[in-house]
Amino acid sequence: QEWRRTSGEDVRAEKPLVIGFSQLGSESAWRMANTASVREAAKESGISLLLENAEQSQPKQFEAVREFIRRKVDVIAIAPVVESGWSGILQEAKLAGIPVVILDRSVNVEDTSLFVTTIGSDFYEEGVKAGKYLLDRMQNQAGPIRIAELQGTAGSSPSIQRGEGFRSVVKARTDMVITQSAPADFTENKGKEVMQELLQVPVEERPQVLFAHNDDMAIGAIEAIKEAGLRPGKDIVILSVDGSRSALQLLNDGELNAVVECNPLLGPLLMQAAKEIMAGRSLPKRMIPPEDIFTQERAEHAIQNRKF
Ligand code: GYE
Repeated sequence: QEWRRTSGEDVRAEKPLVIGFSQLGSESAWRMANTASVREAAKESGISLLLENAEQSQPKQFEAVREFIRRKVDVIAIAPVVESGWSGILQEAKLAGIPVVILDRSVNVEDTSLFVTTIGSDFYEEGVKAGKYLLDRMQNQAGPIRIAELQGTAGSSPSIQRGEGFRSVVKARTDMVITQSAPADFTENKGKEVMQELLQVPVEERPQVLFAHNDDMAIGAIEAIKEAGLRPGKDIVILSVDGSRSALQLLNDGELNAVVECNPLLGPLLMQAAKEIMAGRSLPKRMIPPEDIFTQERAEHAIQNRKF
């Protein structure tokens, strides 16, 4: 009996760490790769993962977090669909004594002690990269240059910050104007649908540039552009963000002009962070994976190394 109890305790001591992860949805190739990365990394590091897909609903994310609190997970990870409205639920996690890691997108809360760290890309910088590419590309082209923008999910940090970063650069030329801007939810279908609408303008108002906040929307838009009898990548210069294989293929085919990299493979960083937290070590408040931009010259080579 003595022996049994001791052995039981040993087993408990080795109990795997449990992470509850509230994933925001499955809207894009990036998101699928992100989910897969978290699943694989958990498996590899022997961490047990509870994953809930919120299908773009913040209330569903709140439910998931409450469920994780009820189940007394060790760490809660959240990929937040929008950036506002998180204080209350983060407070609940704090009261329960469960540390929270924000993954991918960021939250906008006054009290930053409500989460341990944010692991994710610098979206503002991604917008800046797209803008800089465009300025270079258009340096010998006289204005006016009309830009259409397909935004991601309204209120999401990547959409807000990519838009701001892009504008901060493009404003250097007063004859370069964002004449059209509309959200298309980061999905291919919406990208196509909204682009069709944006092309319903007189020829002299048509955009010469499209900045899509992700690849999926750019891919949908490319279809709409072709159906309108225009040549994507030529009649309309197209920029997007992420760097999925399909986008890099279109880049290589000349239908996309530049793709800013955004790295979805955050699983290993999340598992590492969870272990550090449980070991009582402190973490930097922000962890950003290094990222680049893909151009047509580099597309062929890049495709081979791209994981999603
Ligand atoms: O760019 C987009 C996805 O939050 C960085 O969300 C992520 C974005 C990504 O749907 O494709």
